[in-house]
Amino acid sequence: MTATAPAQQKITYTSTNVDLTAFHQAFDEALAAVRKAAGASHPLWIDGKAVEAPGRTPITDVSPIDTSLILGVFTAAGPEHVDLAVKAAVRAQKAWARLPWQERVRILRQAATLIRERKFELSAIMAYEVGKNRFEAMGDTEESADLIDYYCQQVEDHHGYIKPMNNLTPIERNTELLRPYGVFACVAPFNFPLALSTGMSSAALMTGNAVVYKPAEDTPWTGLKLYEVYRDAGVPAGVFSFVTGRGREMGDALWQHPGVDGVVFTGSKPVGMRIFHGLSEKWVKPCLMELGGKNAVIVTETADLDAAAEGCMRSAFGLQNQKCSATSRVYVDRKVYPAFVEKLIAKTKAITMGDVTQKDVWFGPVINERAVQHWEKAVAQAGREGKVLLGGTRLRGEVFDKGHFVAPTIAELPLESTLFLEELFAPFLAIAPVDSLDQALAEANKVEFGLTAGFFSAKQEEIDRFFDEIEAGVCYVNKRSGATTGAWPGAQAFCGWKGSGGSGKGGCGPWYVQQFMREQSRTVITG
Ligand code: UN1
Repeated sequence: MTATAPAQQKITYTSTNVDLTAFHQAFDEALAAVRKAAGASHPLWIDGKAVEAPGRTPITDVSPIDTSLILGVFTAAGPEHVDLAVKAAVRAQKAWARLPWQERVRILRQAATLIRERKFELSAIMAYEVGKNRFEAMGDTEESADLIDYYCQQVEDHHGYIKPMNNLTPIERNTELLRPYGVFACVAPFNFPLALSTGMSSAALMTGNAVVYKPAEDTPWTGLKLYEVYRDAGVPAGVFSFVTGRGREMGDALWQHPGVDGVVFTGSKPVGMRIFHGLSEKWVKPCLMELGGKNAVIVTETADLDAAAEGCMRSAFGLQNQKCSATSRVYVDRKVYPAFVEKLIAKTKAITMGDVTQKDVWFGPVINERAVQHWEKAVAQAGREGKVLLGGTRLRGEVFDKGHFVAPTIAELPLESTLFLEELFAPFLAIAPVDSLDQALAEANKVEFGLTAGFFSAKQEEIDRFFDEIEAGVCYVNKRSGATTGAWPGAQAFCGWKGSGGSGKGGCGPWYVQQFMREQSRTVITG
């Protein structure tokens, strides 16, 4: 935190104990401005031009906090608009790829600067559009800017991925290059509508690809703001188009378009697998995917139980569990189980819930009514199979009746329950006692996902075993500020194993950017 410009201090998902007076004041002003701007109609932005789709029912973007608050009305694209956008991308990509890589990096760094300049507006929009608390919203914005800078740094550190090679004879000059594939379809989820959209698209752009971008149906306004950032930073028309629409109607038309050379997707495993299986026909196309999780935490006998309970509470209920990184299952050594559960329940009871745009509210709504129903089904199953220890009801009352609010829920379940296996993306935490570390690791690894994992223990040999044996790409030990959440560009790569990811190299990490390029070997005989 800086004393000189406190409103400008960087907030991450794990920030605690910072002086936030100026931050809250600036946030309040941004919320008021966003409310004033809400309700407008927005076109698609294709090839730098506004495009309408008069024949199609537009998407009404409402806040999950208060569904009577209409944030905007967004054009629903059809296959014909996708076709326009992809064709524009194919045309524009050639010149974009021919620019020196330093020029693309300069433009992208400018985009990062604009995100930082607009960070209160962007965060206030996300607070309303997703139902994020102020810290989660600002973390999302700051992560977006840092993602761009980190990826730019990667390109610079690798000299634009141009590498002189050895000679076999004195008369040859050999060079190895990574070059863009062409056009990427970028399909983003609602939960981190800025960071995930920015991370995926900026990596594609800076490596010389053009991007046709589809934001999630629930968060088109944040997506539009990203379009404006790129446009204002100097990304040329056609290189990045903004196309809002409904999943099946338009999303499928996008990734199935023959002009699309690759897909970068973050979202559910079923949709991701469908794209993966359908994408490659004539040849193999790159399909970079991050597909969710069912992330486990293991609490051993030697754990600091207060840290473990705090870390689990924060990662299970932050953003209402709607993070791929969220904690959804906890396996606790039977000897410390009662003490851990007591602490976990006390900490969860202390959560402030409600209109999450307010500065003291931490826990907000789930994204839509479908999410509520999904959660209700899980709670009913938990009631049949085990014991709901806390929560389990839809929240009712003045503030809650306006939106999609459900209580943070903790359920003790038999280890065989499918609630330990399936991703819910709702505030529901399954817990159970276990008899040994062997059993805990076996249970943790038995799901088809493998994104994040958390571990609480004071014993080095146990920690080593956890790292060696856990089947997950993002692993944390003794992390009180969030047992399984909070990965940050350049600090933790966000790499999903098994059903959680496609390529074995994660966003935020050092080996991500290369995946948007293919290799070309160049030999010139000079003699
Ligand atoms: C996600 O959860 O979908 O690690 C994205 C975290 C954040 C969010 C990751 N960087 O918790």
